[in-house]
Amino acid sequence: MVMYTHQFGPRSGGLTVLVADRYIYPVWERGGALGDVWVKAEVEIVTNSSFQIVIMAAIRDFAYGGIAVDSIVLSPGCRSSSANYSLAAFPKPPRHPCTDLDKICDFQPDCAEAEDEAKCGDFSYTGGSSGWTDTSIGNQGWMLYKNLTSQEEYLYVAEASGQQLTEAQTRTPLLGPSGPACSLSFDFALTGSPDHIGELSVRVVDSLMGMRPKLWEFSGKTGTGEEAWQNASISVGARKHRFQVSADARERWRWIRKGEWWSCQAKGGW
Ligand SMILES: [Ca+2]
Repeated sequence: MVMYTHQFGPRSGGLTVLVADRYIYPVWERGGALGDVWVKAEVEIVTNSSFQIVIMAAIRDFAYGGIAVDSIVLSPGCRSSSANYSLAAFPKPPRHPCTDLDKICDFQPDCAEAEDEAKCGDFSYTGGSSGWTDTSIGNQGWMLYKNLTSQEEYLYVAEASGQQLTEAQTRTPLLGPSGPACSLSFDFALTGSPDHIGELSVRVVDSLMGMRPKLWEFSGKTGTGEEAWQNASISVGARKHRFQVSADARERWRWIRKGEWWSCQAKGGW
């Protein structure tokens, strides 16, 4: 299925496509605000029973913006089914967060087993790698590579279905506020074709002031194979307001693997 989505402004929460055959399960999702543009999405549906498509969106409690979907086209092989159909049971909703929303990802454990800090983009937590949301609108996007055997995980840039020639962009959830010792450490690698020079940069997106200047950038190549991985450490510093960390890349960057970590203290910490 191909469709175009408009996810604009602070009111835009997230959009997901689910397939309902015997169960209902998500097959595509895109979070947050992408700007005032229509972005192409390609949704792959693989099932051997008749199915329905469910599109679900969430909006936030803000005055402007919203979510729209247009120009939905199914691939030519799709046929409508005359089978009797009863809607599969909906999956269980996510559990209620164990603490206030502004205490999630504030570098301060508030829940049992620090559950509120576990999906904040820090790969040293089991669910940390799932804390990054791809917000790319162009022909490149960030994906999560996961090898269950070797336990290796990293984010990498791959082709995406958007048509704009923009950078691949991925973001953490809202983090902080942070103390002065807040830093970010990660491994990165570029293993592209010899003619291509890639770029990778990291910046903070402040919840009040918006996009801040680049904190760090790298341009070029890092080598081949295992030796391509290099380490970087960036000072994020004290941030009064909640913020997101954003990673932008051109070309085939692989970035951040297991071992990437935050070292941040809550505001009022050291
Ligand atoms: Ca917390």
